Amino acid sequence: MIHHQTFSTVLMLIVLITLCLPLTASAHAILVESEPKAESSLDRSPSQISIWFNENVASEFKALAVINSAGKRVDHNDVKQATLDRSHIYATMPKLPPDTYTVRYRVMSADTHIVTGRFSFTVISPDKAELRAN
Ligand SMILES: [Cu+2]
Repeated sequence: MIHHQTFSTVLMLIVLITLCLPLTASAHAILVESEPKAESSLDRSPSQISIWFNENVASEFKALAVINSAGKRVDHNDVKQATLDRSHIYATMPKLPPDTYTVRYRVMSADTHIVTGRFSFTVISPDKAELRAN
């Protein structure tokens, strides 16, 4: 009976930690939408790359880079966060020649965890786009 109080406290802590873990794990921001869409083919160069998360992300530590197939960065390095929709970040693009591009992103979730990811899109030449349509 000496340690009854300690035992109750430890038990309470275990219950609290068990209840909290799933909540913490599910609080990461998740990419839910992009423009252009992941793995899409475009017949013209996109003027902007936009991505959306399932929750608002922090204004600090956000990054978005577009890399061509030779590994060269081609975006304007001007990532911004939308003023009204804090789950939306975007960067503007120069005119891109036909190639497959990789978008790499990094944001900080509301729970302060850093989330990174990547997806690709392809710009096909207008000639090829016309051929595909026929
Ligand atoms: Cu997290």
